Amino acid sequence: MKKIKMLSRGKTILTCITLFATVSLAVLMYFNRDWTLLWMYHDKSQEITILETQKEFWLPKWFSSRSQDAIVDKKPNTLQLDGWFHASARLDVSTSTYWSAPIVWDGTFKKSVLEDYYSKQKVTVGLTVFAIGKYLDKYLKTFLSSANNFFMVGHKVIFYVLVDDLSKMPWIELGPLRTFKVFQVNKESRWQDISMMRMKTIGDLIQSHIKYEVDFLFCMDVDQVFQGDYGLETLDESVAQLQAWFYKADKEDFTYERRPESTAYIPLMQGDYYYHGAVFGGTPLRVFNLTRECYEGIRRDKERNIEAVWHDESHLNKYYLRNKPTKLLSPEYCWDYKIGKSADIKNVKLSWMPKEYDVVRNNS
Ligand code: 4GW
Ligand code: MN
Repeated sequence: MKKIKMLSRGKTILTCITLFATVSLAVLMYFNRDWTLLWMYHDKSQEITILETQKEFWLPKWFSSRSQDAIVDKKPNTLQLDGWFHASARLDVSTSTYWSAPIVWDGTFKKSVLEDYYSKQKVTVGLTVFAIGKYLDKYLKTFLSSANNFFMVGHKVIFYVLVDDLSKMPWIELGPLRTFKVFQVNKESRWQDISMMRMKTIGDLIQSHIKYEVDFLFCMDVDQVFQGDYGLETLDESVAQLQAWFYKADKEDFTYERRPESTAYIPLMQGDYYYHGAVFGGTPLRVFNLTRECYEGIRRDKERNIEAVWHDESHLNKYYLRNKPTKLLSPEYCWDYKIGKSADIKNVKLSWMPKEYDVVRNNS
């Protein structure tokens, strides 16, 4: 009888311990949501969190008093960047979002203030670009030579070029402070996958190289050409590009994914802006989070046999709806001359190349 009593008491204690452990784990995971998500996406992703931000893994104080000082800052930054942006310098366009992120238009920024700040706070900026199949022959040379002339002139730049055929890499003489790193990637058989798989590849590349090498990163389409200075005013934690054809459109006309079955779904009356998939950027950590979340959405859609209407761009729009960008770039930073003359557009820094679908889209 005594034995039975002890056994059942043992069981109760065991149940209590299990319950306590489960609840504690749940509480820890809740307070460390960012870490938990990153950990689910990738095994080593915590490294990047520690390096790039001062995000700390939360532990109750009584559990460890040392947990608070175990963080390494990549570049301690004591300088303050003030007075670079003048929202009221352009009254003809909107220069701020409702969550107070600047929308950078020509005339709204003070180049001298930025140059002064970044001469003390030196930065290296990365730029990824994919050129697969016909896009390599047709667009890469123009993109890279124009980037060499106009992208972050006077500052250290690393071009990360991803191609399917290394032997076709064009010869380009780069200016001072710039270099490139070329990577071979497999060519996906469907063009939609060429575009979408960029999200996975960029995330992997941030893990393996980029996080050690740059302070800010941009990711761009190759079918574009730089036309004017694309400079320090574009740098921020999370940077999104307004799509040139939609910057004045009503939100119900945005071409978001409207089917609830897709992870990129945005209901009709929701949304802030229509962002362009051809340009996005930020710190390596922020871009990493973006690419992982978009890729996760793409993967889950594939499992459900659905593909978002504008592929990676639809997922990007969903991501930015949930994670507001800290800076927006006006359509001058990615203009399509096919739109025609517009008084808003004072100074084009990057423009779309003609599509010529008959040449590039017969992509065998
Ligand atoms: C249809 O036949 C294709 S091929 C659609 C995209 C293709 C493609 C895209 C490609 O064959 N090779 C390639 O390198 N890409 C990369 O994906 C390239 O960087 C390109 O700029 C990016 C997005 O494709 P896109 O510029 O054609 O997309 P949109 O029309 O949104 O600008
Ligand atoms: Mn494009």
